[in-house]
Amino acid sequence: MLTSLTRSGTVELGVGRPPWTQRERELLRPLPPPEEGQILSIYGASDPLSWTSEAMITNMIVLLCLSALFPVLMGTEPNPDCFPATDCSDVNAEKSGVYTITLKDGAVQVYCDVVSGEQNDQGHWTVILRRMDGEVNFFRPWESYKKGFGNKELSCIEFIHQLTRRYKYKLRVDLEDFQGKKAYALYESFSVDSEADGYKLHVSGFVDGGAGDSLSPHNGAKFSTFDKDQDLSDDRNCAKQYYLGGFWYSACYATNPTGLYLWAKDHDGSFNIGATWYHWKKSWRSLKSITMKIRRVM
Ligand SMILES: [Ca+2]
Repeated sequence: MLTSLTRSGTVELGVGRPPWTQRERELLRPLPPPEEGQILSIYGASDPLSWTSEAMITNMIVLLCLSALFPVLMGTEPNPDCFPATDCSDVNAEKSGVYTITLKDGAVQVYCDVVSGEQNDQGHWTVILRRMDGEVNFFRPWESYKKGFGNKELSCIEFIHQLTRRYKYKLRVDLEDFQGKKAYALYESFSVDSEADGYKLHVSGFVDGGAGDSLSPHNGAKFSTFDKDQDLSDDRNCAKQYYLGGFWYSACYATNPTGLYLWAKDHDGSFNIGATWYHWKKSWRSLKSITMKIRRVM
């Protein structure tokens, strides 16, 4: 669990670091200002030569972490170097694949897309949604989306919130149709609010990679599932009645990556229920793949 110190000096638990031990909690308590001539007393002894090797190592670790947390006390972001991996940027991955990420409630596997190429491509991307085939059922209740399912296909919404509340991210959406044509849309800023705020979506800074912009119409929408209607349609439950997924439905959608997976031969785009991105071809026809991935902005 990632820990940061607030301005008031209390300990706040988040994501990205193993649970603090009682020993660490005691050591992370705000210290009273040392009295003159007693600076060394904060290390437990006035004579450094009397330290045990265990105490020295523990104190060195705590001091390193406290030094990394200093920017937090000053109102800036913490130094991630002090913490375990939080997204694919921290995973020492040389190739794309499934890697383990440390979460608030344990560990989870996510798909890391390692890309070299143009400016809008290169880097270590954390895949948050990967619609590649019809193997995984996305018509799921709120708790499934909150906690995640399918590992490689969807990151839990809470994880996305925890990442994007702490760091700045860009989002890239890659599309492919059943003829093998590809396009993408890039958003320079992407974040998701807390569950208390309905996991509200924030996207901005659209860059067209040929796909057009089907996500900005969802900006400001809360996340909805069939059992939690938070969409912007007063007379409909978008997830339940029509579109059979979980998404930031407005009233109701311009893209629906969690809609039914429909093979091209089975779908002519007339029912608006597939995994779609309307503005690519001004069509509701279901696509072969839709991948949403995020990358930390350094
Ligand atoms: Ca509604």
